[in-house]
Amino acid sequence: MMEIRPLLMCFALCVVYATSKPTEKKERIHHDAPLSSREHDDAQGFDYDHDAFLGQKEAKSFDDLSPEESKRRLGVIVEKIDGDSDGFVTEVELKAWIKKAQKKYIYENVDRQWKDFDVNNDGMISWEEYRNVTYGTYLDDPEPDDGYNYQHMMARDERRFKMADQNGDQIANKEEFTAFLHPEEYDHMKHIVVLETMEDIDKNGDGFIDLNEYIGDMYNHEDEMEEPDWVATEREQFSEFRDKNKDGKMDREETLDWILPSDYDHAEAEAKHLVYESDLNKDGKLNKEEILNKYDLFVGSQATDFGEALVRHDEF
Ligand SMILES: *[C@@H]1O[C@H](CO)[C@@H](O)[C@H](O)[C@H]1NC(C)=O
Ligand SMILES: [Ca+2]
Ligand SMILES: [Ca+2]
Repeated sequence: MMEIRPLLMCFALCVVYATSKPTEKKERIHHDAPLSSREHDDAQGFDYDHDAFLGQKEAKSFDDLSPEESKRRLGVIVEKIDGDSDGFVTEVELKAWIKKAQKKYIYENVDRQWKDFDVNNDGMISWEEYRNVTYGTYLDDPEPDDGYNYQHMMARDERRFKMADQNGDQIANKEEFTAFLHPEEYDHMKHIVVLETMEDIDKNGDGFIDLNEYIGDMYNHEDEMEEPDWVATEREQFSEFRDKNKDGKMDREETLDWILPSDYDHAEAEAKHLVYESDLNKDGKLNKEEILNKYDLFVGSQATDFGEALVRHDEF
């Protein structure tokens, strides 16, 4: 049996936010991971596009390749992106691919944890496996005296597991387990992220977050201390922006807008951009030839220095 406590505590406490000192603000908002640390300016080069298309680590590995080798590898990638193998890469497929590159660090995190939970090594994680590994000690001794409500935490995990388990067989594959561990990354999990957040904050259990609950969640008031300025600002934020229908409390919709703001979707914008720049015959989708034609936009190679990229850019 593995050491249970640190793991459990991390799932309970660190997944959504890190706990903090009384005067520091607790953050509930989830933002998109950036596609690249570089500026997106195609006049200066395609580094941003390369990072977005391949992920930053992978993008680097193309930098020393000959154009021929870059194109060869890109050809292999194109076949992977073309999920339904109809010979075309659509904007939707491209967006899914870019999202995947964006999520690479999350997948790596899931990979690291995978073997701890896949007890029977069959490449899947059943709810029972997860439960045994995470709550085994509790299940052996259901009345531990350490202040944690394991029954409650387990029920909450099971509910989230079922939500992530899209085909309902109580067994998670890689993608489903990723959705379980990182629900904020998945559209079909947004509902559960909102629900869990509301349950945490809604102390009087009326199904809404009122102003006191909202402030109480981010700020632990201590009598001898004066309220920091940001708390006053948050009170205004609540009334002006969070409580959109002005009934004095936040419902699910309003909570969703708060913790999972539908920011500008970088992956979608980049997919549109790549299609626009490469779609020679203007049919709205890309075939392999069109992509390989613009290989320097998608991946790097030795020849793709600033000047050359511009020259090639002007030919179209
Ligand atoms: C979970 O633990 C119970 C009790 O120890 C055991 O009977 C069961 O086989 C375990 N399930 C899995 C999938 O490991
Ligand atoms: Ca409430
Ligand atoms: Ca409201």
